[in-house]
Amino acid sequence: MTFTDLHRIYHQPFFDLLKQARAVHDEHWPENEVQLCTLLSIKTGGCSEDCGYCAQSARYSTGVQREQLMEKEQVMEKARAAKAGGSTRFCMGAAWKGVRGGTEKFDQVLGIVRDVSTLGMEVCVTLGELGADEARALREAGVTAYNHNIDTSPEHYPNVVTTHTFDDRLRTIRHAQDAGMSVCCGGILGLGETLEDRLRMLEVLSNFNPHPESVPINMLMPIKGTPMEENEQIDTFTMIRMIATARIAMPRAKVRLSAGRTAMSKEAQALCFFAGANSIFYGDKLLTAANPRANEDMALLRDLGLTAQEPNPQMEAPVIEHDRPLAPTACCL
Ligand code: SAM
Ligand code: DTB
Ligand code: SF4
Repeated sequence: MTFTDLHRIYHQPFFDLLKQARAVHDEHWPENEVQLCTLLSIKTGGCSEDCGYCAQSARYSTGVQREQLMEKEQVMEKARAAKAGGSTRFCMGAAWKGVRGGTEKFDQVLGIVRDVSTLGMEVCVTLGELGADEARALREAGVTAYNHNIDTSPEHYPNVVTTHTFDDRLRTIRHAQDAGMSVCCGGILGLGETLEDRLRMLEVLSNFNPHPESVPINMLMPIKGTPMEENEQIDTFTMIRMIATARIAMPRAKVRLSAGRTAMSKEAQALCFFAGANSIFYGDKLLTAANPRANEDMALLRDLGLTAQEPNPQMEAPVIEHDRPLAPTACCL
């Protein structure tokens, strides 16, 4: 979708936008279901990168301590608990710039993925940069989806991170897609970006070929000690409009109402679901920050008549559309 289309869609009167997004949602997702994903930080803190929003960068004093990669058995315990609690996707995050094949830590991660994938949940990992070989190895070990966010527009990205580039992010996404993994890719609102940057981000995402399988829309959780600790809070209408626009631009993608729900009312979250969000992070903790309590989320879903989506661990990655250029590429940048 072009920037002009996205601009027109986003700027409709609020209820017209909601109506359009709901129609797209009902056509593609008629089941009233929400995907429940549980996050676990398997390697916390001490990251070499300088992402200005992140609690885990070694460059900022955020109070998050550097920890070692978790042992497989500990991870399995958390994964079993997530499954027992009703989660259908288990997402493991590591505070690394990236991973390299042949290293002890990568082998350890592959072992963790192999074991977690026996539990019947979808397995997602987010480990930073990947080459083609690492992507294939993760796919073979049982990864369903690779999370790697573009976070904002290509133009604003250098104001947020200087230790890697937007193109580096696109390259990793390409490797993950080439290896046959689904890609989970979205961004954050509240990084000091303009509305144009937000729509540019959706333009880039909607020009991925294939589309991302899931699109997390995070609201910045301002972390004390980071350069973004004082950033202004995003208002909920902006969040709802972005979710609706993402739903219209990527009808088959799961749109995830991601970080920042602790700052949103139940009613605002309900409007996000109405606008096309059909996935959440579920469980009391994100990676290092708080998430709504699991029992409160269950009560909210019940009040709205929504149910948990079944897992699909054998899920095929979305297929390439041959009438569009292969992306992510420089085509739309
Ligand atoms: N190191 C890996 C990477 O950068 O891809 C994986 C972990 S990183 C923490 C995963 C994503 O979490 C980021 O791309 C960002 O979108 C989101 N995130 C991190 N800190 C956040 C915050 N304070 N508020 C909202 N989202 C955040
Ligand atoms: C995503 O888009 N959001 C998640 C997940 N992918 C890895 C992470 C949110 C992190 C929020 C801040 C924290 O917990 O430190
Ligand atoms: Fe945080 Fe990931 Fe950036 Fe490291 S690469 S600072 S973990 S967002």
